[in-house]
Amino acid sequence: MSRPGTPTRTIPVRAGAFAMSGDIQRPATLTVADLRERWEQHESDVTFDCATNGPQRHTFAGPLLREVVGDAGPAFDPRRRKDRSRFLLAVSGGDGHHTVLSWAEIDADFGNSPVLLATRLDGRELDAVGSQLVVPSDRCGARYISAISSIWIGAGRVLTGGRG
Ligand SMILES: Nc1nc2c(c(=O)[nH]1)N[C@H]1C(S)=C(S)[C@@H](COP(=O)(O)O)O[C@H]1N2
Ligand SMILES: [Mo]
Repeated sequence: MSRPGTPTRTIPVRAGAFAMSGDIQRPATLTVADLRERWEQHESDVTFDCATNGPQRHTFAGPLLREVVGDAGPAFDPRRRKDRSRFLLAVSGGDGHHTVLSWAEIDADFGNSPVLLATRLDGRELDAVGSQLVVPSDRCGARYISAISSIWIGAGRVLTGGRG
């Protein structure tokens, strides 16, 4: 939230947009408008707890994370569950707060968690602020990353026994 002429923090892409990168066929920059126009919107009423602020209740709307990431073409064989189960997602906010999910967590054949990339929060469109990660199955709010600036998708080389 800056006034004109006020220096801002590093804006990696542009306000309200995030970069999708990693082991995917189609790296992209997506705005909240893209998220609203290109994928089906789902609504989610959630309650989460914060260690510092207590419980919060919100209504979010937006596309499913698995549909947005799936359309970027992760470098797995989509027909092989075992191959898909190797993948990780790292989601970062503009302030540096970041978290990870596993692809299996959101995959319909595994955890099937309806994680959203919100375009709307309690009736307010998030275009200027940026998308927010919505993890309805989490009791804690820490993974509800706001002002998303990047999403990385990859197979987590550390888990494959490599030395790199
Ligand atoms: N970008 C970003 N998103 C964030 C955080 C943060 O520090 N930065 N804090 C998380 C935490 S700990 C909680 S509980 C929820 C709600 O925090 P709020 O009450 O400060 O909005 O946002 C989450 N999303
Ligand atoms: Mo929190």
